[in-house]
Amino acid sequence: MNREITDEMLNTLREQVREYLTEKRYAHTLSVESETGKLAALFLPAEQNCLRAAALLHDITKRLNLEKQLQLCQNFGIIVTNDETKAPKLLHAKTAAAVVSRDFPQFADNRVLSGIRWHTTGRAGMSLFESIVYLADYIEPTRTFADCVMLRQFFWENISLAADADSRMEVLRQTMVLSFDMTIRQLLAEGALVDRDTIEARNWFLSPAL
Ligand code: DGI
Ligand code: FE
Ligand code: FE
Repeated sequence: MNREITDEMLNTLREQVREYLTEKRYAHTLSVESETGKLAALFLPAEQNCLRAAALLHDITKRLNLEKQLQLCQNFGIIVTNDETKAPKLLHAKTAAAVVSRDFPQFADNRVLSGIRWHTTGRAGMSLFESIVYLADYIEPTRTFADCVMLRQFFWENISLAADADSRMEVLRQTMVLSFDMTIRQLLAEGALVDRDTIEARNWFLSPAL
């Protein structure tokens, strides 16, 4: 269901999510929210509040340990893949979407839920809405990791040169490819498992028409 999300609802939500997050993650969450505001102005102005809600809720299960994540998955009937038990960080995107449906039903909008669900890996054919949540999470200004700084610069420099909507979409596409390249490269360097959705997302942005 698509739900109307008002400024007042966002003001309340901003206080409510605080107790789900560590202090550091709360600062990150607020920063993702304002970043989605900026990206919404460029790409999806009509869905700004919906994007802000997804941003405020995207990491609400991040602080739970593996045991609690798995318990939530069991309670909600979420299927845990073999990859996810080897890369438990991936679980918080799935469990957050489920916890939103339980604890914040007024925000259980399809767009909000899928934005949260796909914010970590991305996916082939991901929507503009999902891409904005994913990118805002990557380039929000409190992130200091070299790849994040690089991606933030790449996006904002190129977007400032883009004269029309088509060029802005092309900058977004290139930025998404670069983000997956950097994430995959980092995971390879760590010897970590690369989730199938991450690879499929990269390939799709390389040639989205296919
Ligand atoms: O929750 P955040 O830290 O704000 O950001 P996030 O949800 O994008 O999570 C980032 C983490 O997820 C980072 O440690 C890299 C990891 N990640 C992203 N894609 C994959 C992945 N980890 C594995 N193992 N495989 C992936 O495909
Ligand atoms: Fe996350
Ligand atoms: Fe995040």
